[in-house]
Amino acid sequence: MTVPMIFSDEVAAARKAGQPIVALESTIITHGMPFPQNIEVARGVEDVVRKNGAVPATIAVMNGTLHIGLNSDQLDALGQAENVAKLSRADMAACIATGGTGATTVAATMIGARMAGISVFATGGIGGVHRGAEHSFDISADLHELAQTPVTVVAAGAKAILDLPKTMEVLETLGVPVIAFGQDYLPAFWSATSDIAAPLRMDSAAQIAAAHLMRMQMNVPGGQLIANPIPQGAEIPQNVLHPIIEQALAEAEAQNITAKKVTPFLLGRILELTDGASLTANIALVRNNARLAAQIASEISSASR
Ligand code: PSU
Repeated sequence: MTVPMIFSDEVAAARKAGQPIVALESTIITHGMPFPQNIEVARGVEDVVRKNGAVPATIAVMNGTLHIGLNSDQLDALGQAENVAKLSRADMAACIATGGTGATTVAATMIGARMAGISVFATGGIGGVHRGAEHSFDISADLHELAQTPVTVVAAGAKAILDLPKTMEVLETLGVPVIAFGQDYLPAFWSATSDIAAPLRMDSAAQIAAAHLMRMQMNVPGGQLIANPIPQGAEIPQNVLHPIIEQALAEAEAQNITAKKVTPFLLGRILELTDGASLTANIALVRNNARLAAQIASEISSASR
């Protein structure tokens, strides 16, 4: 039995030619941003990857097939589809086996990328330890995936709706390298910095590529998390966001929102409470991550030749 997996024409050609490829997730399209900006952003992010010398591979499960790279019609369909499943490590195989359709989270996109031989993946922010996890036990499967699957993930840190210190503790326990790009402190998604010192710092795509290849060479399982700060002009300062995040969290609790619904609910409420500013910032940081991911993929590709 083989996994039904299809490469887009663009990705198939890139594989043949040995060009660098960057994986992109699809949950950000279906659950992270509203229509129609979600589709515009997805296309824009793919273009950023191309302009920076790599080929984009947006990953999703459609009608029981794992797609590595979506064509324009498929992207449109996914961006408008309703009630799409949000797939993680636990449910991805079941979705494929039963002919389902689902968007891939960070964890599921890493699995797809590994199967397709793609080393680098760009997203907005990874999932992590939710606030109140000492009661709810809500910890994203993204963290465990980073510990197991050899993909370098470029994100603007963990989303600031999470408990960042606890997220860092879990990543440390799991042995995931967390590398801040170009600064000593970790970024906090919509804000360029936080007061949490970064465990590692690197200043070039070449260093990040070398660390990725060394980990593979040493046969240490797992990937790397690159924490790439949002461009300064695009950030929302922490003091502005803090009360808004608190309000959104209180509403989620009052309405008993749990499990997979928490992150999309919070992102949606923060979008409303910031009058759209959080979405503008989210778009800027994803594009910035796509740029760095393309550079890392290019470095890995030239170093592996
Ligand atoms: N980055 C964004 N917006 C998103 C996500 C990432 O800018 O919506 C998605 C990713 O797919 C990530 C998921 O895996 O949010 C985390 O969900 P949870 O907290 O339920 O694990």
